Amino acid sequence: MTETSRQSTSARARPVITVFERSPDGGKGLARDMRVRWALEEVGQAYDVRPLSFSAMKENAHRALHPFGQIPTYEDGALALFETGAIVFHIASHHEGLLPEDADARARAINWMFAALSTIEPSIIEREVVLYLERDENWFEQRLTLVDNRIRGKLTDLSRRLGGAEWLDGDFSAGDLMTVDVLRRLGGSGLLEEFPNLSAYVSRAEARPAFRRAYDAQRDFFNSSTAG
Ligand SMILES: N[C@@H](CCC(=O)N[C@@H](CS)C(=O)NCC(=O)O)C(=O)O
Repeated sequence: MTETSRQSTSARARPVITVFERSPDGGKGLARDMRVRWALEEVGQAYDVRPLSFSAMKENAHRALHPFGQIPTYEDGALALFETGAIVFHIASHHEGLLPEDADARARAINWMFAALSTIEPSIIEREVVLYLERDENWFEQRLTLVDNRIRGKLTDLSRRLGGAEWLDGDFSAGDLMTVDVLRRLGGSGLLEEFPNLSAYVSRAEARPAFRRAYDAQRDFFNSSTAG
């Protein structure tokens, strides 16, 4: 389903997403195009990717698509979007499979998308900032402990809500996709493992064929661009 062609063609019939030209994480599927690729795979929509160097991301041509000079963006015909929440919501709204038919269930799935991005993700990103930028500070350990405890608080609440359920609210939805993609950023921290039901939840989502295809496509893309 995935097409990672780097050639541009006129009159594209399928959406194009921008991605990092080179992998900052060694192809572990953490760059945020992963969640867009995953959503596209879940709904069976083929897509193309346009790789960008870090400097190209900050140029005006790209900023016309993404005001903050980041990836991913999503272009489909005349429509251009940035922000993965909006992109995944758009994909889920225009295809079957990621949002329930029932209006209330749909609203709750969207609710979980927002919770993932605005309640869970910020402290996880803060942890990355601490690790990347504050490691040499003499208060590094205290700050990391503080941020880790803040994350633990969110994970405790999420774990309690998930309980023994397979997914957050009925069938797998865009809410689960976004939540899992955010939780995956904790890989290697040991924090997720403190919550066995959340670990199992992430593993269950990662075992989905659509996730595997998206992950492999991103990794293969990085491998081929590194080789080239
Ligand atoms: N809130 C944005 C965050 C986008 C974002 O942080 N993208 C990262 C890659 S995962 C990026 O482009 N980083 C490079 C930079 O900010 O210069 C979204 O969810 O789309």
